[in-house]
Amino acid sequence: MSVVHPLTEYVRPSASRTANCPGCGNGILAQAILRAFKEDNRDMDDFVFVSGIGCAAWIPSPFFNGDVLHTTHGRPLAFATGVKLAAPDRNVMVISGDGDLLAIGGNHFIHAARRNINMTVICINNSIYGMTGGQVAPTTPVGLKTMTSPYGNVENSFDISSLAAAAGATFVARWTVVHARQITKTVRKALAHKGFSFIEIISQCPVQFGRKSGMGNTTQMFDYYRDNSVPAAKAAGMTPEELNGRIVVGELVETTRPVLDEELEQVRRELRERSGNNA
Ligand SMILES: Cc1ncc(C[n+]2csc(CCOP(=O)(O)OP(=O)(O)O)c2C)c(N)n1
Ligand code: SF4
Ligand SMILES: [Mg+2]
Repeated sequence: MSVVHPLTEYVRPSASRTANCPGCGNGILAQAILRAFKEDNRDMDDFVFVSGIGCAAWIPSPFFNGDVLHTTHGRPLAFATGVKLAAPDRNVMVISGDGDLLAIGGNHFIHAARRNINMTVICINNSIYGMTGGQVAPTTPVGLKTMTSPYGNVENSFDISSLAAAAGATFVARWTVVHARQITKTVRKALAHKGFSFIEIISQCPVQFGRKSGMGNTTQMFDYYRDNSVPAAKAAGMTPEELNGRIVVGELVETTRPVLDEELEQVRRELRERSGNNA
């Protein structure tokens, strides 16, 4: 008897092997996203997936069985913006890493959020540049050792969900890879949301981060995420000292604001009407 994986139809038949190391969190996120498509009965032809460069960028590429653009380092949001404006009927989903989206791509990130363009952006935050050997990143917590900060990171780190909210994202959520079922629910919600939706997923890179930082192997990092996650509602009543080292999880922002692609479409419609060309 042959066993067929329930998500088979969402995976490109020719893509049979993963590029990720054993114990990496990327596969958990991939499955959680595909499960959201299955639960919503989504058609992969309605999607364009966009990623940059890094281990996380290999989550949709080449595995997701839809149109996938694997772009350049730091630039997936620029490509995704172009895709959404040229093809507003497609669901545009960006899946990439913390270094890609928030370091080299940081400026694209804040402006895409500010514009409230209608797309879903999922960032796998493993606190490191995983693919290139474990260099310190803007998301590396203070004090932790990496390949390029062997005495401990002395730079302040970004809270990327707060950054997204401050820049204007209208849906923001954070989970860890321990929260696979919650990720699926949130992806479904983000897809239904009109505007720039951002989901941060805290994930383990046991090879380039856990080993050097002292966070340990996959199970040790999993235990850390499980034991230190605090739901947003509970966190609201905690002091900064109590929240030190904790991960605030849940859906953090949900609001509405004019959406860039719809506003531009309205401008185009008015210009067509003014020129008498209603085609
Ligand atoms: C313009 C440019 N600069 C630098 C690189 C090298 N580079 C490739 S991936 C990467 C880091 C990726 O980190 P992240 O986005 O966090 O992904 P991860 O591998 O951790 O999943 C860097 C610096 C590049 N490919 N292009
Ligand atoms: S280097 Fe880290 S992030 Fe990259 S595949 Fe391996 S475990 Fe995952
Ligand atoms: Mg990373």
